[in-house]
Amino acid sequence: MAYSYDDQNIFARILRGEIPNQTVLESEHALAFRDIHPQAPEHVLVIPKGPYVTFDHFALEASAEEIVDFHRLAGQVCALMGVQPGAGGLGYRTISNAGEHSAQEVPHYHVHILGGRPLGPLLS
Ligand code: DGP
Repeated sequence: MAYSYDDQNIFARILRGEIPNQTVLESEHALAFRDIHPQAPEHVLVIPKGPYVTFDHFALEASAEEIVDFHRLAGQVCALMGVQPGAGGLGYRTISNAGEHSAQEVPHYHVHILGGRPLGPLLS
């Protein structure tokens, strides 16, 4: 599957510094920032800096270094939020929308991390 990446998407523009963001953490290959329309008291988006459109695109085509760096940063966001169940927190949810059927709005791979309130069952 060949993906074409739209470098005018809003997260590409955030990465280029053309649009401001509330950065939470940053690493060599990833950026974490607050969602502009938070759905929970804590709602952070984690994005790779490379031009990937979806989870599968990233998982199949990013380097091992990018993949590790991205997940390490996402884990650090959870720690910063204080939501880790293994460390006394009350938990969180990760979501990544991909494509039309999941209503992906921004065509740059991102993981939502939501926490700070009971989130209920995902599937109902
Ligand atoms: P998704 O449907 O998974 O593609 O969600 C995209 C999310 O991106 C949505 O929760 C709102 C957020 N978002 C859209 N534009 C901006 C922006 O300019 N800044 C920030 N921080 N978040 C944005």
